[in-house]
Amino acid sequence: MATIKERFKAKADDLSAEIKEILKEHGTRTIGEVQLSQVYQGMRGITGLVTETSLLDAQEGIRFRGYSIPELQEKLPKAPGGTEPLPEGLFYLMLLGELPTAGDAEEVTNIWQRRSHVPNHVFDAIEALPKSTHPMTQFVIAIMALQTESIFAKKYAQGMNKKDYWDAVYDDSMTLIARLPRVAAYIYRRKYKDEKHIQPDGLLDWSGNFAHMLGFEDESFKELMRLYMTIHADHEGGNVSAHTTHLVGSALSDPYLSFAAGMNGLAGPLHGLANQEVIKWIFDMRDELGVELPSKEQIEEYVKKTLGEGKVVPGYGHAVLRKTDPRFSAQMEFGKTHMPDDPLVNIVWRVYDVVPEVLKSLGKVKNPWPNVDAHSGALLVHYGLVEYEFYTVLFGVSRALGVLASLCWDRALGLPIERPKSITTASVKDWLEGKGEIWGD
Ligand code: CMX
Repeated sequence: MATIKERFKAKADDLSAEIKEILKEHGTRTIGEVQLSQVYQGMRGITGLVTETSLLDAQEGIRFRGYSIPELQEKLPKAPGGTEPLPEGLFYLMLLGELPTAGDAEEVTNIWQRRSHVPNHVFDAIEALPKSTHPMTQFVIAIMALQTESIFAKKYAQGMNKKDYWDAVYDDSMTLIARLPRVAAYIYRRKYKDEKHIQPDGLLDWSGNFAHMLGFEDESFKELMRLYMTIHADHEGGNVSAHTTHLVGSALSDPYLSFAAGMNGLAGPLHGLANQEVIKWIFDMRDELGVELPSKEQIEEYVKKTLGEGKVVPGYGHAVLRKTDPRFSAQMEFGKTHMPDDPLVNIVWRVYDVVPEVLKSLGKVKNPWPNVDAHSGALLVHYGLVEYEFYTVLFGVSRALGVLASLCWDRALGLPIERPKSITTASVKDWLEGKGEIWGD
């Protein structure tokens, strides 16, 4: 039986040959036209990337290799007695494009268990930081400290044939993914739990072990982690964390450098940090109103106040989606099953009843519906994971699955260094006056 690595190589060879043929035959065909407004406004809607692992539809939401989240919940292998998918299975699906058997998912678990030992100097690097350092900053520094282990960097320095890049990127990616839960849990326990660290359990799956090292033994919390790690893993290629990882990787920076760069992007409040902002916003609302479960009228007033102060309503809106995010809906379903009466979860549902109409009334918000970050914090608080500054680290551990599977594909397909053209406003004005072209070499 071929290893996962060998199966990946065979798939990559097939797709490389197919892409070569497609480009030979259709390489000069155009995909859409670019408007000046798109160039100035965040490149929205410009197709310029290939990401094999997932595809986002504005109405339907994310599909991983063609499978929606409810389909993944049905078809991916589960932990014994569990109902949520194992993210190991999702990683296998994103990497190989095939649904895994239970044995395939177990093989991924075993590989990650074997590679999970974190060298001591990584903990020393974390310890060198003030405890007050934001967990995402600690996380990025820990990833950078892990970079000393990069096989890609070592082999490149020795003089690696470009045909072998994918092999070293695969090994680095698997090792990095294997080590992230231990690093993240260490940051959590150091900052919030008096440095009382918990040793890994070599018999648990990746998410179950992560929950254990964080200090949560409740089986339904472990199920939440499996769901959480699955739904946050990938959102096609153009979002800031995925695009940054891909971009930095295109310079042949190794997977540690590339992923750390992506995580710096995830740490922005318009992207992954929104998950901490949502719960902070709800806590502030509760404090200001002095009630546990604000009424819809009170929430509406608070939303208007937020907007009046020139702030965004965190957890709402999206650059691509135009409907409620299915990642929000999956978490809502989890809440209905496991904690239907939880007051904080009920606030999230009330906010959902109120915010879209208010945002629509502004007339400028393209998507008034909730995204993934609107729900996640309330589920975590229910189990006692209340330290919201840590939430984006959880998102980051999950995001590693998608962006690193994609990085394996980038190198296996031999994608080149990324270098789009930029322009100046002076050149735009000249072009508008018919004085010259704004494109060119
Ligand atoms: N609250 C208030 N205003 C909002 C808004 C929100 N939730 N979402 C969009 N808008 C505003 C924009 O700020 C923009 O205003 P200006 O024209 O005054 O600058 C206008 O509506 C148009 O923006 P858009 O085209 O609808 O949205 P963008 O594609 O530019 O931005 C996003 C998308 C996610 C950054 C934006 O909706 C936002 O800031 N949301 C809140 C933060 C958030 O939840 N981010 C997490 C996204 C998911 C993730 O990556 O994890």
